[in-house]
Amino acid sequence: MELLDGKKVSDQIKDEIAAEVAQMVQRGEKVPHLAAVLVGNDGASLTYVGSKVRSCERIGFESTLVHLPDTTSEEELLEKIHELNMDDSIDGFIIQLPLPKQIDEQKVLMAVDPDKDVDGFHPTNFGRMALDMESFNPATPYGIMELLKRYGVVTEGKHAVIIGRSHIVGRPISILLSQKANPGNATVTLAHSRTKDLKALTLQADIIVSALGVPHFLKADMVKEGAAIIDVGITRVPDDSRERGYYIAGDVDFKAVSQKASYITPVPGGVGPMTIAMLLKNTLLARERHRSKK
Ligand code: BQF
Repeated sequence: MELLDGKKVSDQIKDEIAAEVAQMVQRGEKVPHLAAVLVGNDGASLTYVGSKVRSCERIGFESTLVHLPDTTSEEELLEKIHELNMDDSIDGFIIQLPLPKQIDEQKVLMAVDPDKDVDGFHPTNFGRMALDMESFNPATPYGIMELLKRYGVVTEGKHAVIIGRSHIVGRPISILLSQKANPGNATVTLAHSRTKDLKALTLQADIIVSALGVPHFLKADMVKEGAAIIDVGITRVPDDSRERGYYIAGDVDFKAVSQKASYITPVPGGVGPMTIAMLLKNTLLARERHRSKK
C-alpha cells in the first residue's frame, strides 16, 4: 500500500507556484490576487478561508478577505460580487460555502464572472470542463486528478466507482476521470443515495472515490484487493477527549481498508490540502489568462 500524501504534494505544488510568482516579481509584473468572501462565522468555513489566505501569503500572492455578517442579504452579497467582478486588481475570487439560508447559492455562483471563477462553480466553467474546453476545474476534483498523476496511478481502462453526486465533487470527478486524457480514460460509475447494491459495485472497482460525508462508511469488505482509494470525506465528529472537542473523520475505515488498497489517501492530509493547492493554481492561471487578454 502506498499513501497518497496530499500534504506533501500540495507543498510541492505551492513551492512550484511560489517560484513562478518570484519570477513575476523579478520581471516587474503584477502578482496573482485572490479574494475570498465569507458570509457569517461558521467554524469550519473560518478555518478553510483562513488557510486559503495564509497559503496566499506563503507563496507571494496578494489576498483579500471580505468578511460579511451572517445577516447579509442576497442583494448585498450580489452587490459585493459585482464590485469584485469590476475590480481589475482582483484576478480571481471565491464565495466560501455554505451560505446562510436567506441566500440562494445558485444565484450567487452565477453572478461570478466566469473569468474570475477560480472555484470553477459557474455553469460556464462546468460546461466548458465537460466539453474539454479551457476552464477552471473545481479545486477538489482537480486536486484528486493531480494526486493520481503525480503518483502515477493508472486510470486508463480502469473501473472507477464514485460515491456521491454533488456538484462540487462527485459530478465533476466523474467527468474528469472519464475524459480522454491522462489521468482519465476510466470507465465511471456514479453511485448515489438511490443506487442499489452499492457493495456489488465497489467490489468491482479499481478506483473508489468516496465523497459522501459519512464517517467510516467504506469498509474493507466493500473493497477489492489492490484498489486505489480516494477519501474526500471530512466530517467533524464530536469528541470530548480532544482539545478541540472534535476529530476529523473520512468516509473510509482507513485502518482496515488500507490493508487491501494499492493506494489510499489519509484524512486529514490527503485530498483536503490538494484542494487548497489547486485553488492557488487556478488563481495563477487566472492571472496568466487576464494578462494575455489585455
Ligand atoms: C486536511 C470544504 C466541505 C464544505 C466546504 C486540509 C482542507 C481540509 C482538510 C480545506 C473544504 C475541504 C474546503 C485538510 C477547503 C477542503 O489536512 O485534510 C485543507 O481547507 N478544504 C472549503 O473551503 O470548503 C468546504 C469541505
